[in-house]
Amino acid sequence: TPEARLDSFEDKLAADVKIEPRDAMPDAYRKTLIRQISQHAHSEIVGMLPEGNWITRAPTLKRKAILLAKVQDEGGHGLYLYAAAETLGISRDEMIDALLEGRAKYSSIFNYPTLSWADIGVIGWLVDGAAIMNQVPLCRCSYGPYARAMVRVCKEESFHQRQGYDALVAMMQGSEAQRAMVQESVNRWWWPVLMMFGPHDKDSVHSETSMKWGIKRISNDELRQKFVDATVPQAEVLGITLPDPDLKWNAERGHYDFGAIDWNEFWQVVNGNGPCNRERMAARVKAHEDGAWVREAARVHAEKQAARAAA
Ligand code: FAQ
Repeated sequence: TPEARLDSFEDKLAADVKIEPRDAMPDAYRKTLIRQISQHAHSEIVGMLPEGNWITRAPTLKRKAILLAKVQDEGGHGLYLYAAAETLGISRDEMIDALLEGRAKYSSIFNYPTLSWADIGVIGWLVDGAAIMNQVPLCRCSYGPYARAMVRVCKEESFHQRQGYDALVAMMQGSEAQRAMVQESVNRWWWPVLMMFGPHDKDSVHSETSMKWGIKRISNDELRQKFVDATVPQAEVLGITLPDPDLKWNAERGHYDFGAIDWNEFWQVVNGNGPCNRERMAARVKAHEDGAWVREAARVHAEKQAARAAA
């Protein structure tokens, strides 16, 4: 096959042939993938917390079942992504230690609190909406295991996004108080969601190499613009106002213009000083400690099985 003749990393990249775990790859490529995939995995796991907060208080049995399934999906995505990162030669223990010791990042968005039931709908609509915008191009990422993981993850995220929008439509057709609750929630989440796409391209330290290596296919700013363009009409259908006085259609550009992002807030949150950073980390550390007996039992069981197999 033509693929068999593509020996070098560069040849494969140029021919758009996926890089697989056993293939030769530059050390920096391996490192940046471990960084991005593990941070992505951590985001899914920490991302279970804000929504998990509402499982016991969902307004109906149906909404509770849906929310449980969504949060479980996020746990599944996290495990799936840890497995993809492990193919690059790092262990799950090392990645989890990095998270629990505060050495690894996770998405800024999960450091904001969920204060009302409307937040659950808004997370589905906007946070999952932004996640899909960012992850669909990752299905074409040059690293095979990550690209393939993204295909399934994106399908599930699409369902998450629609369930969020559906919950908001129900609330917007309800009482005046419900509509006000949705608007208040959108006001709090809009700007942090725009920050999910990362710093402006000119300030994005990894973009140039990640683009060259086919890890990133579309830049932070371009994805943010695509997200705004897709979301404004959805907000109109919903009947809510996006909290940005500078948001307006620019016919010349064929895009919506929008206001300036508060990058100081972004870096504060990324560096551990957001509204819920400490609470999120404490919850993960506690879960890890509470689960110690399960890991220990699994280890002893595996030892017994191995001893039996050897006997
Ligand atoms: N938060 O040079 P760049 C989800 C960091 S969706 C925190 O532009 P890069 C689904 C960045 O790591 C959310 N840190 O970096 C869900 C770097 O620091 P480092 C997760 C951020 O990698 C929905 C520095 O700033 N999605 O979980 C953020 O080229 C609902 C410089 O930035 C992914 O992780 C941020 N927002 O581009 C779950 C997608 N932005 O590493 C539950 C995969 C930037 O040098 C409920 N990741 N930083 O210490 C990516 O696509 C990329 O890594 C970007 C950043 C686009 C996030």
